Amino acid sequence: MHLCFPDSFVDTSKAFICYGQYFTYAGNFGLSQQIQNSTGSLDELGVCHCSSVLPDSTFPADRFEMLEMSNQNMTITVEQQINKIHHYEITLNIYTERLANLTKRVEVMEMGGLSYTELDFELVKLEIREMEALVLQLKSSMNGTNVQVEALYLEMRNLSIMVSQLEVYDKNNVMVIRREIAALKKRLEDCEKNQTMKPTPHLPQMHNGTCQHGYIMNISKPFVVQLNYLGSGYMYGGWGRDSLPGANQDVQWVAPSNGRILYSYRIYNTYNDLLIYKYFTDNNTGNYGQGGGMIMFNKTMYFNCYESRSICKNSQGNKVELSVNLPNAAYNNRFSYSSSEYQDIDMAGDEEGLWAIYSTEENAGNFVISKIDPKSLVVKQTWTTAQYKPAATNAFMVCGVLYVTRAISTKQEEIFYMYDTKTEKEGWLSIPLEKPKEKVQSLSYNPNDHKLYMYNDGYLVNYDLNFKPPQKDKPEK
Ligand SMILES: [Ca+2]
Repeated sequence: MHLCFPDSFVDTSKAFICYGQYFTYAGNFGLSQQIQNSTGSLDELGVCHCSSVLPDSTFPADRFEMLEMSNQNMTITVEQQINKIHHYEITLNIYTERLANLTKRVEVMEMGGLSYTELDFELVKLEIREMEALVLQLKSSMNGTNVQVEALYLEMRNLSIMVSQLEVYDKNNVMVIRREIAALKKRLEDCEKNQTMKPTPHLPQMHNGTCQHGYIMNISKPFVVQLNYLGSGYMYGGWGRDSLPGANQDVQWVAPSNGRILYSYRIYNTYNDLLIYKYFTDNNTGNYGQGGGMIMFNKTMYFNCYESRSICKNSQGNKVELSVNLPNAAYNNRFSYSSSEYQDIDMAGDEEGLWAIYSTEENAGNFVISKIDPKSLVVKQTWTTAQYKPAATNAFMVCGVLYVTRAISTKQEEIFYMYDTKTEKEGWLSIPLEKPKEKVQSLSYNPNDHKLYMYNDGYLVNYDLNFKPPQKDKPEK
């Protein structure tokens, strides 16, 4: 180790000597620093390498003061955050308690401890919705994620889904029925209050099952019987009584469907059994039916066979007894009705027998009517009309007259077209028909009680028909 005074070895680009003192350039700043207590060593080339200790700078009091202030501020913030967390903890405890209470109630519901009628799903759902909103508020106010709040939110979502599912899986649809029926009753009451219809003039006695009367004059208010036995998910289908004149009128048939295919139908032996959904016989259609155009005629169901232009018949034996081609009939949703799909072939029964209402390519999608032999399913006679079938919502036959409906609004239909097979004349009319729900899925006539049977978005509805006296029996032009 040497003490260096490297006069002759100085690299002038890096250092210089001034008044006997040695200076170096400090980095890129172009400034020089005085070296004190330099010690050094000479290498083999005689170059002096020095190490030095720079003098201590002054104590940075101002920076320390700033640090102290920052620390103070941070302490206040931390205290505020701690207070917030305490508050959240209290709120969370309240929510957790409420959630536990709700979970318990849902568990009781799942175990079947209470009957569905005792529960108010709406109330439970409302509570969950309120709590969800509060947790969402909590989440947004916390500026970031919090595992506990996230978990609570997830649990609440699951609970909400579970309650919705419980409501859906409630087989009897008690709550749905109650709500829907309450709404329907309210609407019907309103309709009754606003009723300004003129009283029906006195009409001569008309014998059911005969045609000693004129065309349809008007239609009663709808009578909502019930929701179909499979529930509100079964929006499509048909229902009614046996349309053969003189048939047993205690028997009620209901054929719900959740789409294109008709799998089965149910027979009740009395109207009361229908009302309480008890004492019934379920029947398979055999090779399946298509659309909602089925009808019961002489204890036998007649319907469009699945994916074909044939008519099928089934006498409650769980199999198709006979299926016969309906010549040229369009099928597979080619010319169905505007409010129901796959009802290309609509079966009907009236005082004069069994009918098929359909359309063909030859008749450009307009209504075609055929009289059908109920035993052989053979076509006896055919009539063609000039009314486009897909423009209509449904159709039915009364005393050999085709009546066609269309929608006026979500609450009203009208019979707007008729075709008399006896006179082969058509007519246009406007007979209003109120409907509790928006879409008419099927409409058929029973000559035994002069009623129309409508399957209305899952609801079974019927109407009384009033007819004109025989002397006014002329199609309206
Ligand atoms: Ca019909």
